Amino acid sequence: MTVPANEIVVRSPIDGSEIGRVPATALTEMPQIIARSKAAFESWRQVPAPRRGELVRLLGEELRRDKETLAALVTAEAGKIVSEGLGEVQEMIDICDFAVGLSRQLYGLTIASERPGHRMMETWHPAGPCAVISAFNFPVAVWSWNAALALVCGDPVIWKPSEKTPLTALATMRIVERALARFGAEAPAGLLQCVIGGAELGEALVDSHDVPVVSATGSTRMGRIVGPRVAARFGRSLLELGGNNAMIVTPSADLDLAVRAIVFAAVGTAGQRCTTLRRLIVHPSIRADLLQRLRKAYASLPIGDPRRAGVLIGPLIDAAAAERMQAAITRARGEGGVVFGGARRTAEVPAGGHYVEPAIVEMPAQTATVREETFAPILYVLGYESLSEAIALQNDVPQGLSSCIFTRDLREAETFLSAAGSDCGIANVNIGPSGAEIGGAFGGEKETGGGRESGSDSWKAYMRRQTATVNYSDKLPLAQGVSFEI
Ligand code: UN1
Repeated sequence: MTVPANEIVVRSPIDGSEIGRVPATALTEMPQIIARSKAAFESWRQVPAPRRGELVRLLGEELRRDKETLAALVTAEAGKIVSEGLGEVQEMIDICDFAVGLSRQLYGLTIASERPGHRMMETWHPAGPCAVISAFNFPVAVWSWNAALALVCGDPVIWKPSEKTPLTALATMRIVERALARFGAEAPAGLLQCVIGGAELGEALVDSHDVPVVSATGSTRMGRIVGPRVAARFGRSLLELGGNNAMIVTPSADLDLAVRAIVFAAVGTAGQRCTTLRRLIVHPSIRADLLQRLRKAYASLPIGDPRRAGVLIGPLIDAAAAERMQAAITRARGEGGVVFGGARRTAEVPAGGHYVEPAIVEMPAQTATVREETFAPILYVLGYESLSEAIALQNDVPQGLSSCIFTRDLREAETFLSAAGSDCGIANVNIGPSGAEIGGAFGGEKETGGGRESGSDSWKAYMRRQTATVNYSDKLPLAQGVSFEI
């Protein structure tokens, strides 16, 4: 059957079956969509922030009501196992709760003025329409980290989800509509919009002077395009790009904990998190023991239909992802890698999906392939002698998202967290690199893009800072003691 040009066919990665068709947004509609967002900003920025928080509170309530349904759709469309689908929606609920509290805490500073009879202060004002470009692997949570904060900060949001996951986005928008209906007329039309389609829609947002904030999650390749284009018009971009996350396992590590953390972080979400564990840097004194335990755990991992109870590894998103995994393994082998696992799985998995066995690849060195992010469950193993060597290896990749160390030695742990330690945005001790809580700022350095989303003071990216000085005296003293008598 031929598909009209303006329709996107959505296939489930579970078995390749068609699960929906959605109309694509025409590029010609973008100016109007952006104009609607701009108009919404005019009124939304004047709604008191705690009242804006009420909308986010209602959104959190509606998400709670539909948690199972939306999670099931995440499983169908992104291929996540049931527990991870539920976890993704929980992450949305958590950020809503966080943002509600935040709506009463958009604090600025008061600053001691050097002039008598003067007061200085810093006020945070809404920035304006905010674009959220999200990826397939967290098809709804990443939007919520941005949208919940942007809303309480006074910014309308235009969301461009991945072309691979439009259904979860549209379902989320239905939930949004319910929250908006309960909230009432103070929420302007166009406050929360969603556009469905390819890169050209994202480009329209990236290039628009009316969209001061662009938050984009995806590959470093995508970020290299988005970052400079937003900067060229002096907009603000918030980039969440690739990761190449490592774990250092030291001689004193609790290996039982380490094995569990490694398996979850390396194979969870079929290796398709930006926080997935991709490099294991192990001390030789424990290497044989750790690898033996890991191989044993890997050998019995249930792979298959992510809807089935007990399954831990669902499908890769599509055929191209599976091909990229095989190509990376072949390259690693050519660079001296010794490969365990990594084969395609066809038995006892739904036909039409792309299922793989996770791979452990022992490498002689941190080669070109190891330094690249391949979005699949490949864990490269490297060795080290001294902690400084391990930290240097961990940092010697272009990406800087997440990192961790397993140790019971306080000196090692603190050195890893110190200024001379991990260069990543996230650094953990005795916890894997993935599965961050929303309360902290999420993001990373170097080719990861430098953006921070979610908790802590990430909200500041969605606002503009204004420094105000008030003179309540009857004199006009100048700063720096400058004299200018007329
Ligand atoms: C992503 O993969 O884009 O820390 C986000 C984690 C999740 C978010 C991952 N909370 O693994």
